[in-house]
Amino acid sequence: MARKMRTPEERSVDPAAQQMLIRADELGIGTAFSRADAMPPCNIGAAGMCCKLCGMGPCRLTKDGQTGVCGATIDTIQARNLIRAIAAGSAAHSDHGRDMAFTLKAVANGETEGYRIKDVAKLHMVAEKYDIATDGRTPEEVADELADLYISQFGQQRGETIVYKRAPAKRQKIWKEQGVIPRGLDREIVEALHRTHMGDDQDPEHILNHAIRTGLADGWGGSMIATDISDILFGTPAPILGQTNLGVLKDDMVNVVVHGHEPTLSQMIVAASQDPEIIEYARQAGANGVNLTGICCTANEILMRQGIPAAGNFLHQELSILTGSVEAMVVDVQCIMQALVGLAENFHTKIITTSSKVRITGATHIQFHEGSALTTAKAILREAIDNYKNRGQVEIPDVREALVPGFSHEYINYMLGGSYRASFRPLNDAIMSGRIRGVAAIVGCNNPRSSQDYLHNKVTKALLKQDVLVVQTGCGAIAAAKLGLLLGEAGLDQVGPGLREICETIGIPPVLHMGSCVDNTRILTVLTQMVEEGGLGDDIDQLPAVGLAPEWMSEKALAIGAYCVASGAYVMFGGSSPISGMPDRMSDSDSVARYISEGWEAIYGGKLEFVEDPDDMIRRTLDHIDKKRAALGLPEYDPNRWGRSGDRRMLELEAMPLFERQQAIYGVAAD
Ligand code: NFS
Repeated sequence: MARKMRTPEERSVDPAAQQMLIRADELGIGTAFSRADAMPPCNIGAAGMCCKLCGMGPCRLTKDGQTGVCGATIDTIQARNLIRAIAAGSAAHSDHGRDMAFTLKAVANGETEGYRIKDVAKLHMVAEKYDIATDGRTPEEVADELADLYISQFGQQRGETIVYKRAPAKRQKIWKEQGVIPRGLDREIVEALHRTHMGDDQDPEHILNHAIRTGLADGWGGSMIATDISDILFGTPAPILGQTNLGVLKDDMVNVVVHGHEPTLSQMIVAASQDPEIIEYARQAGANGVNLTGICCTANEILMRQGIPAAGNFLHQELSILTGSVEAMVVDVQCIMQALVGLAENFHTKIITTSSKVRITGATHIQFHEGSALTTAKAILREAIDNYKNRGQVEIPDVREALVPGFSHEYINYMLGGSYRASFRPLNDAIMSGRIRGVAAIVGCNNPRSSQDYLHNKVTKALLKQDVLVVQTGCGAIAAAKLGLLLGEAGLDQVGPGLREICETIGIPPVLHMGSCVDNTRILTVLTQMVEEGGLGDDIDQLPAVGLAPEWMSEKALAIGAYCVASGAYVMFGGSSPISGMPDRMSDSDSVARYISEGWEAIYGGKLEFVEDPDDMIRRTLDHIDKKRAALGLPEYDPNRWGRSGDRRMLELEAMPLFERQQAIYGVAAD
C-alpha cells in the first residue's frame, strides 16, 4: 500500500518552507519531510520497547510481562534507553564546552589567530564566582586560571564539580542529599554507559537517578561553561536587530551558510566575510560581496551577537540548499543531516566539514584550528566565492521577518533596572501582581514528523494570550521569530493585557530570544536570580514556570529536559514519547513514565512528561503556573484587571479632548 505523502502545507506552516518543498517535488528531490513520510517510525523502538544493548537481542517486548533474553523488564529497558540518550546529549553539549575551554586557554596564552577576550566584565564576573583573583591581573592571566579550572571539571574523578554552586542554596542542598552532584563531567557520562552495559544496573529508579546526575553534568556543567566562555570571547549578547527565514539569502551575492553549533568557527567566518580583501575577491567573481547566514544554533550564536541573519532552523538546512543559491554550507558539529551531500549534488553547493570530529562522505573537508582560525575562515570563503560561477537556476522565497534577539540574563537584569539599579525586582513584582501570570521556556528542535513550527507556534501564541512571558532558545526561537513575535510592537497585538503592559513599559518583545541550546543555562540563571530577588519562594521549583520542547528530536533535548527537572522545573516534550511502551503503561505504578513524572517531582519538585496533544500541553502549563501561584499565596490570575496602562493607554488619553482626559486621569476635570 502506498504511504500517505503529506502536502507542503501539512509538512510545514512556514510559507518559505512550503515553497521550497514544492520545488523539491518538482525537481524530484527528497527531503527529511518526504523521507519521514516514506518511513514511519518503528512502533516498537519509538515507544522504548526494544533493547539492542547486546548480541542476544535485539529483544522486542510487546506483550505484557514479557522480558528480554537476559530477563530485562520493559521498565529496565526504557530506563536504560533514556539514560543513554541523556548521556549522549550531555556528551555533545559538554564536549562543546570543553572545546570552548581549550580555546579560552589558547587565547590567554596568545596561541590563536583572530580571537581576543572581548568581554572582560563577564570574565571577571565568572572568575569571581570561583574566587579567582582579578585585581591587578591582566585579562589573560585571569582567563588562563579560569580556563584551567574549567578544563579540570571534565576529567575530575572525585569530589564535586564547581558549577552547581551557582544554583539556589536550597537546590544545592537537595542535590547533595540525593548524591547527584557530578564528580566530573566525563565521569558521569562514562558511568551512564557502564551502568547500561549488559548485566549491570537493572533497577529502573537507580538508573534514572544517575540520569539526573548525567543531566546536571550538562546544565550545571558543560553547557554553562560553553555559554560563559562564548560570552567572554565573543561578547555577552544584548538586543540587536536581525532577520530570519530563507528570504535572507541573496541572489546577487555569494551565499555562505554556517551550520552547526560552535561559535569558534562561525565568529571567524563573520570576521573574514567583512575583510576588504575577501569582499574584493567576491566582486572580482561578479558578486556583490559575501552574504553570510546561519542555520541551527551556530546561527543563533552569530545572530544574537552580530545580527547576522538566520536562514532558518533545523529543517531549513536542506531547504536553503534547495534555493540553488548557496555556494557553500560550512558545518562543524551536531544537527547536521547526512542527506546534505546527496542533496547538494543536485545543485552547485559545496558542503564543507571543518571539525576533527565530523566528516561526511562526499563533503569537502577543511580542517579548522584555533591557531590559524582567520586564515582558515578566509580559505573557506575563497572556496565559496570560486563556486559562485557554477550557480544554476535560483529560487529564493521572498519571505523574511525581522527580530530582536540577544536577551542574555545580564541584559534582562539591566533592562529591568538600568545600569545603577539592575535588578530582577520589576519582573518578580509583575509576576506577583499577576500582570505576568508565569514564565514558559519554549525551546528545542524541529521534527519532520510534525508540521514544522506548528507545535512551537501554537503553544507560544496560546500562552502569550494568557499573559505568560515566553523565553526561547534554539530552533524554537527561530520558529517564533518567523512569525514576527520577536519584534517589539509587532507581536504585542497577540498577547494578553497584563503582559502587554509590561512589554510596553520595559520596551521588550513578548518573546525573549535567549540564545542557542547551550544557552538554556541562561534560563537556569534567570530562574536562580528570580529566586534570589525574593517574593517567589526560595527555590526554582516554587516559581510559576514551565519548560516546553514541543517539536523535540535530539538527544541533547532529553539531556536539557533532565537537568531542568533536576533544577525543579516542570518539563513537557511534545511529539512522541520514547518511553510510552504499551498503551496501558501509564496506569502501571512501576512505569518509567510515572517515575520521571511523580517520582522525580517528589524528590526534585520538577517532572518530565511527554504530552502529544498541544492543547493538553497548554492546559497543563497554565494549571501548573496557577498551582504554583496559589502555593506562593499570590493573587489568582485575572486578565480583566490589566490593560489600562502602558503605551496604549497613553495614546488613548492623548487622543481625548482635554476635559475627558482630565476626567479619565483624575476622576474629575481640573478647573
Ligand atoms: Ni538544540 Fe541547536 Fe535545533 Fe534542536 Fe539542533 S540546532 S542545540 S538540538 S535542532 S534546537
